[in-house]
Amino acid sequence: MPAGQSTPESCHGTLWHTERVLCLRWVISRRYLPMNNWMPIRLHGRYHELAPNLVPMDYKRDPGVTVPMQLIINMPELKENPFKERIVQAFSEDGEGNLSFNDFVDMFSVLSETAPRELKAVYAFKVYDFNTDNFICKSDLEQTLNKLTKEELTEEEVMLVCEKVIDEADMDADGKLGFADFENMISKAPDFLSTFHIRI
Ligand SMILES: [Ca+2]
Ligand SMILES: [Ca+2]
Repeated sequence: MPAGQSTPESCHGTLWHTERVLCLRWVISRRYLPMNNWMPIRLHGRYHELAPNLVPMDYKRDPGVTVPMQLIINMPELKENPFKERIVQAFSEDGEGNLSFNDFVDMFSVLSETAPRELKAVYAFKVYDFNTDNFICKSDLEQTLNKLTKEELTEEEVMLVCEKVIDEADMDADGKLGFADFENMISKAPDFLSTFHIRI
């Protein structure tokens, strides 16, 4: 719940239980978000706000709800991100972009500034693998570059950059980037991780 928002008296009991359940899960899953300001409750407040009719305040029993992608990509933290749809899909268990509260917390945890670079790389790889074949090929890179550069490069320039990137990062010389190649690429071009930081 956002700071300053008051809680109706009748909700206090339910909220207290919800707080305990959420904090416990938080500790178990060792997330990379700071625990100050009751972060789990704050995030749950944000999640609830997105779809108040769908998301209950009571998490004592796992309610098994998901919030549709369309509502999540309009959050101020994501709205301007050129990869917002791909990011939300990468964290959704169903792959369609519908996020459970757990998926939602995982997303903010991985995107937080304190999450390790290797973890960000795992999700960045998923985001940039547009055709989901577990490789980043030339066409995935083209789409990635077009989004990163807001389509400011000409077609030829994009082609040239893609060829150069694959040339330099493709360690096993199969013409596409597996995860090890990808890690090699982002160590040389950290810009590829630049869209993977947000602050909640
Ligand atoms: Ca691919
Ligand atoms: Ca390769």
